[in-house]
Amino acid sequence: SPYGGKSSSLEGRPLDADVPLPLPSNSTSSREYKWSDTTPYASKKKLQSWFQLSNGNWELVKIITTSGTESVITLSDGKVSKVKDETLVPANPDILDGVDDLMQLSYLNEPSVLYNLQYRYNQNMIYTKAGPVLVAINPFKKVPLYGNDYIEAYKCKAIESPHVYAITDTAMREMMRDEVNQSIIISGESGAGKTETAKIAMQYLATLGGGSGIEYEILKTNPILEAFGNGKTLRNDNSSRFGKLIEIHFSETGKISGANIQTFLLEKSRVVQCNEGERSYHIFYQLCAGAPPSLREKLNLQSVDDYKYLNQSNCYSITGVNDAEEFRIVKEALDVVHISKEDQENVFAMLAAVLWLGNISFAVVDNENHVQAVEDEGLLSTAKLIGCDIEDLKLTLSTRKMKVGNDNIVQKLTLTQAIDARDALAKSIYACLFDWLVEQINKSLAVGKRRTGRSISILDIYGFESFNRNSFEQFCINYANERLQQHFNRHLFKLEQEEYIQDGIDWAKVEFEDNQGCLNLFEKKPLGLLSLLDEESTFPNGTDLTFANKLKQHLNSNSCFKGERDRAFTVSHYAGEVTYDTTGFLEKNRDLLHLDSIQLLSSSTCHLPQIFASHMLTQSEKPVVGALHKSGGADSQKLSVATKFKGQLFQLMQRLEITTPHFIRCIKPNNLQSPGSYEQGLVLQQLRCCGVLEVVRISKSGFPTRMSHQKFARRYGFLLLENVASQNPLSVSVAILHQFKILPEMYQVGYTKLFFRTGQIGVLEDTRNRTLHGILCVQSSFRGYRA
Ligand code: AD9
Ligand code: MG
Repeated sequence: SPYGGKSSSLEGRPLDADVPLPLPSNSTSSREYKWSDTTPYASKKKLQSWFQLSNGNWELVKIITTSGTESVITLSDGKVSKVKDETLVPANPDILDGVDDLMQLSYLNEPSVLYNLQYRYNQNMIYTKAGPVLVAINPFKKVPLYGNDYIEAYKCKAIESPHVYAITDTAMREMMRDEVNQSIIISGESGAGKTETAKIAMQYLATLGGGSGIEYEILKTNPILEAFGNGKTLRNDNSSRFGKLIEIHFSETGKISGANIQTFLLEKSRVVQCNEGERSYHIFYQLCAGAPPSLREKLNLQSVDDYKYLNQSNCYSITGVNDAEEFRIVKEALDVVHISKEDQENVFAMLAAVLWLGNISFAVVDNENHVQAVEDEGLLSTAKLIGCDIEDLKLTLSTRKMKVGNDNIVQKLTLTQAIDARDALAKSIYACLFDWLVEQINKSLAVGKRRTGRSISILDIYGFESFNRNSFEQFCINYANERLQQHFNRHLFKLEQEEYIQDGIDWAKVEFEDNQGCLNLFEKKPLGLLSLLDEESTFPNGTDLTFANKLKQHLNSNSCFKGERDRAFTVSHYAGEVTYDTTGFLEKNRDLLHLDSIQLLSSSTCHLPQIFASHMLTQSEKPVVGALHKSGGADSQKLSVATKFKGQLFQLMQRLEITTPHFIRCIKPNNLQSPGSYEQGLVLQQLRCCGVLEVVRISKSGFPTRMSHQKFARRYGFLLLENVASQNPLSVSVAILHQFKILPEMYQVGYTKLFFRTGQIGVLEDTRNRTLHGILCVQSSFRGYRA
């Protein structure tokens, strides 16, 4: 096995007496004590230690002598140095190198964790447990850990090393055993490996739950959604620009019966604009590279650099990716999810329409700077592809119908307004196309039967983002991450401790970083970021600047908020401070498409534009929860983007609340997307952000396994030598604990439940399985005898 790391058997092994287990103290805050090990550092002389170099990296040093407050150390290059004791951090004994669960580390400090992860990473052991959480470090290369042999090995538990397969297997087992829905929540920065991890989990589920053929369809949704929803960014050549929750349903026998996909907040702006060195959505390049001649002719397809929307960023290809080949794969996948050839062609026509829209130019027609769309190839091709009248298209892009009092008037547009109208149309068509595709996929994967307690949801959502310039997209993404972080916190810290306290067991409380304050900053009504944004978006005279000023006026007393110069403001997120530039906030939040454009689409002779138009109209007819838009002459009423997103998030949280969560934290070891480079600082910052280290500490000092007395008595009672049928579950439980000589420090007896330290229940389960297996063998041989 490539997993050469120390196995879990180390756990419970008596360690060197010099290396006491650090326990949490309840007197210091989590941030403080997290890394300052309060362990008495008695026999330093024998120990190795971590010493922080000037570049911030940690180096393993040997302590030669120590005198009160100072020690003499040897560095790895042989140099001898005298340093203050507080610059040294204890290192773990060599036998703990590369343990597969950070919980097994005796010294749980930052350098030790970093070193352990790096030690494993260097040997392609990219997965490590941090208590209940799986940490996955992106290898940026093919690692030999996947495929059927591995799946088989994890399925029959021949390998126990941490792996996405293992955590997925646990989810599957718990789902079947408890009939409780499960979720696998994957988080991490852009490029950390979330999407790959989600696919690996899906692959495992498809193999275990396969048989009906639907698993094949489920896997084929990946290339489709990636083609339409991913693009090359500076951080990741295949960056997901939407969030995704896929809920996979299972039958009573554990076979996949269907699935459902929900997507969140596609980054629409990428369709019309992207940064130098980035690309728009993959599908555009795939279409241009891979369309066969007949299709090219029908859509009047040119090469990528002929399209303004694609050529502005000076980036057309991705190293190692063949767009034409990808196009073939996507078409095949579309077949698999039952999208007809005809619909596929309609989809491609919409893509071409978007591209041609970008090429439409405008000419000034009067001395008031009003413009009109030029009747060029762009305009003609767009009209043909959308299936609308050329004159109608021209008018839609150059004028706006407005109602003033009882009169209908027509306003001519300036160049900026016309470009905005054109781009808004392109973005809407693309976003509708994306939603439509997801809808078709869901129809094909439809679960059919009512919801059961047997589903596994996999969440692959954009991680926390902090750039030099952060806009509305980062604002929404980071808000989502605050919500998810709270779910993580609640689950792993709060619920854990509340449960201990409720059940009356002895537990020194461990503090954790609560992010409720930041969530309040976003969600409070009427004076929270989202409410104020919506309010300002409804004001005809509201601008990004008035919005920023309003924030400063109302929120300055909030400790998570800081007003900045001009239009900027800073939020203290759980993962760090982010400064947002409000430029474009109001417009992106309103996300208006003028009624003229919707009418243009509904006048189309083609199938998809009509569907899109009716979608847009029904959306605008919905009761307005957030903002009422009367500005800019548009008379459509619809939910603001932020409000809609908040609603989606709440729904998501509700869905997740009723599942047993399994967390995977993806870590990006370097910013170069290259294998073999492990930047300690970068890794550390991500570990801190996602609270992995607190989790380890809690789990290590806590009792992660628990079972009600009833369940425990029922599950293991038959193993008892004496007859206990008449006794209450609590006494039975205690009798079992005694008979199996479980050490008193390994469990706690609560009012309603038993709490165990990690690994203890495994011993009992083994005995139970052995005994049951024995019984089954006897039974089957008995049956054989009768036959
Ligand atoms: V983003 O927030 O969508 O921008 P992700 O989803 O976190 O991001 P992604 O899964 O796309 O990152 O991974 C980025 C790249 O890392 C992939 O394209 C692979 O080249 C590479 N990667 C990630 N995980 C693995 C892996 N387990 N094995 C090999 C991997 N390569
Ligand atoms: Mg992704």
